[in-house]
Amino acid sequence: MAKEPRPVEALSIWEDARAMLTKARAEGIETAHERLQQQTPHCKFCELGVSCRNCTMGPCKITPKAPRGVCGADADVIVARNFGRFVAGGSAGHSDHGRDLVEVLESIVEGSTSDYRITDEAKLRRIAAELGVTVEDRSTMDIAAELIDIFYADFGSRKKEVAFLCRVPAKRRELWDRLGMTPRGVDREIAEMMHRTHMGCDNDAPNTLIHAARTALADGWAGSMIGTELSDVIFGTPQPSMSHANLAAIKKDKVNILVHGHNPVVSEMILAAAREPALIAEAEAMGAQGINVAGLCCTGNELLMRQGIPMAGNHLMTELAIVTGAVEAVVVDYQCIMPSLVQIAGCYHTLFIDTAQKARFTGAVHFDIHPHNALEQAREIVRMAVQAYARRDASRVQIPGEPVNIMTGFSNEAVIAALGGSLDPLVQAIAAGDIRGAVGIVGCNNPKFQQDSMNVGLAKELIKKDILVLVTGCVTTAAGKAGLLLPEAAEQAGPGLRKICGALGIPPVLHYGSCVDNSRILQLCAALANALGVDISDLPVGASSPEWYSEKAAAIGLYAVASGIYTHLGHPPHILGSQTVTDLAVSGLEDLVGASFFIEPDPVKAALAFDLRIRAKRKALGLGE
Ligand code: BF8
Ligand code: SF4
Repeated sequence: MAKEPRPVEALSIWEDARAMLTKARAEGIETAHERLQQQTPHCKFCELGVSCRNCTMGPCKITPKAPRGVCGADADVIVARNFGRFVAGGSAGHSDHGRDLVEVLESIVEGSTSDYRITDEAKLRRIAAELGVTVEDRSTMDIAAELIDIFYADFGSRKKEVAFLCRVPAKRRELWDRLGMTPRGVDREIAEMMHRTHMGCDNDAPNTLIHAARTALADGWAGSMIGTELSDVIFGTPQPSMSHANLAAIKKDKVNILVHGHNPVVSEMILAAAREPALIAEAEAMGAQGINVAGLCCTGNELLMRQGIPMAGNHLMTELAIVTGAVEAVVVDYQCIMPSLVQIAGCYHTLFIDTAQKARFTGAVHFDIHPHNALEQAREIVRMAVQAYARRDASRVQIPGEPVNIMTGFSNEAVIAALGGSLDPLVQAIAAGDIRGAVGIVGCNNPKFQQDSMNVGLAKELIKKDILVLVTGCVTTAAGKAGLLLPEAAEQAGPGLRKICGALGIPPVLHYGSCVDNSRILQLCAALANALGVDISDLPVGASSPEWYSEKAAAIGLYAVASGIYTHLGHPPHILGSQTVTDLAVSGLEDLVGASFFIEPDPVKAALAFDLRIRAKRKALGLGE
């Protein structure tokens, strides 16, 4: 028997989401919330992580009566292997994204594209110098060519460590060396994780988890960091600017194109095409007031940070955005794109367009986009969207709410510029206790939570305690819709943070970018630790992914912990079937790497835990309250 649908108020804290969930139900359109109901109760063995399909002597599942799989693996081994592969999936996603940017830079250097160019030459030179490349008396292209080699080598297996480890405090590097956690190459660590978790290899859970941490560190300090840094080089380093967020980013009278996925390589070209006068004229000839490009998820974050395009929504808004009936095209690259979008688009005039050979969707219109043809293909896509406008059914259009303004664009470069050229004022504000500490709130939505209740709840609690919050990924839209990405939100902060925000004209919650841009937060923590002459684990900082769902979020959480950052999760990964693995995650890692995970579904309690941690770290550094 079908389950009673849950009230829309229970599914999301947002009016725009609730309005579209109501409309979807009236129109017979199914969303992730209904599918979650169909999928629950979940398989307990999978939930606990104690089922294994790694060979055909199985599948096996661990029960009190059958405590070992056919091969003899126990719950600890199976849970650790499953979690290791889960993290490897996340590291692969971020890192393959990073590699795509190396390839674009290579196309620029080779001259096989004129659609992309090096926008921030100074940053390219700065990174090169940091990595030991000679920059004096050399052309930018020459330097770029050498950087490309360094980054490709970071993916391979011929190095002892990835290049950006030069940013990591010496104490942390020594620790990683001692533990066998130093990431040597992105592809190498991922491949080794697949090898270790083959039947009959790494059958010692803690040892598997050490390698999981190494695989995650390869993501944070290489794959993602390369992705962030080269995106800045190619598309420009973000600077503070204003934009807006929520479904009202979709405009009633315009041709609406939503860009969704992660990599700015395609979405930047869609935006460039949509700004061309000839295509705008075509839209006007169709009776539209122009072309509007709005963002979803992380590719939205990328374009928001650099180009100020509005953000239509985060993960659980992606289906609902189409339900407005006013979207001509959803253009996707890869990751976090629910395949259900194809079906929902099919209920309207909406075109669903995929653009990457490695992320194709049955039923989508496919464009094969490469650096040499990107802009030309983007023009074709925008033209198709313009033509789709004529097929829009005005009687089915409903765009809820009013847009909420947001401030975006906080790269480390922008923050340092705002501070007058160095991190010293930030160090002083932390030392004085005006800013007691900082927490990065990152990651996703998950229909298991009331959408954004945790994301927003935690941010509000932390700023009250004079803890600066940095947001990335899908928490960005949550914080934005709650009005927290505005300087005025400092009124909700504690007195110290309010004072600093007032003096600098910044919000108490800073938008730091997409999920690969968590590497900006890593870099900031390393720079702060280096400035103070301590390890990252000594800093009064934390990380949180309250409503996380993805393999990538697990990789981020693990590289944060392995880097020394105390990390909160709103719910646990599928590891609870092993006491050994669970104990290691929530306490044992503290002894090894000076940080651990903590699981807490209540945002008020999570904020209290951060408060205690920050208090202790401040005390250990000799800083008062
Ligand atoms: O990489 S926050 S739902 S969109 S995984 Fe996905 Fe999670 Fe959103 Fe970006 Ni990150
Ligand atoms: Fe079963 Fe072992 Fe094969 Fe896993 S690897 S399916 S536990 S026999």
